[in-house]
Amino acid sequence: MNHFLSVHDVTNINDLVAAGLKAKSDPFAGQHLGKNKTIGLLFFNQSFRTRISTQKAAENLGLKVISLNVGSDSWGLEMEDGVFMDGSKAEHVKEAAAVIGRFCNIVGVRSFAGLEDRDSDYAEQVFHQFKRYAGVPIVNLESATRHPLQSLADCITIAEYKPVERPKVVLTWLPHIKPLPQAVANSFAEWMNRSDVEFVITHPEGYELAPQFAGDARVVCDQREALEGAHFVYGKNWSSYNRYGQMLTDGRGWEITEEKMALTDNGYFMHCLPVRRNLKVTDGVLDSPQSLVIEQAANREWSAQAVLREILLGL
Ligand code: AN0
Ligand code: CP
Repeated sequence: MNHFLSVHDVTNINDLVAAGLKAKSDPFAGQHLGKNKTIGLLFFNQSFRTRISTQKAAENLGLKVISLNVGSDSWGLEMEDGVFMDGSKAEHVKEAAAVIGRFCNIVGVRSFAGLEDRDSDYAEQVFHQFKRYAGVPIVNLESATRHPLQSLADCITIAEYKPVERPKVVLTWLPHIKPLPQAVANSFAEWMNRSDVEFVITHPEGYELAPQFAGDARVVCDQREALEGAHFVYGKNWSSYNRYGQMLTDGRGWEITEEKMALTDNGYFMHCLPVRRNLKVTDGVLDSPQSLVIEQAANREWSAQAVLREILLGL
């Protein structure tokens, strides 16, 4: 593996899930792989799990880690080519990416969707620029349209907990107080569509995911109908793709409750975190034995380790 930007960079999801589970059972087996090598982690946005888990995974592999908040720890970065730089951005990505590429063997980048210009967000400009100018493998720590390290951790979690060979997995939209990116939902759909599961998406009208991410997934508008018989309920809020970045409803009635979980087949609840308790999902569900949210977060270490290991093997 060279870059890890999406599921399209993965040859075989099951092999990568197996590599994650192997890392979980024997975390330091690959210590030699990262010896005398460095990974740089650049955050254009806040993070808790991604920063900690990626750093842990890198250290398990013997890598040194440099982590920076772009714009506060470093200069603000201009992404557009050919601009007259008299604005607030002091440095161009052309230089910044090239410089970090000299110091680091791998670079991870987190840069969320701006949610204003759909074409620009879906063109993934930040990642293209880093790919173009860093000259080293780039790892997606959540981009405008995807969060593949999260999706891989989700696949690992489903593999660990599935009660049947081909489980029913339901991605359900949840309420939120402000517009959020589609990245986590897009990415989860993209990985589920390539996994051996019965995959169903449910959301209020107007929250259809982009066709390239929804793929052939079955969309059921009635949330309760969608939840019937589910083995995994994956909750996430996202803003509208068609009316880009907008919140179309207050979402009341879409939260996950104990009563809704009772419609499932003793189903597990999943969420990438952070989650706003009781707005999106009740305390009762989050605090029940059926909630996998902490296991999912813990598996972020193993998804990052599986990916970094593959990249290191290719260096
Ligand atoms: C972010 C999002 O929805 O993309 C990060 C999730 C991992 N969530 C929030 O900003 C709450
Ligand atoms: N799930 C996830 O990526 O969490 P952070 O935004 O805290 O990194």
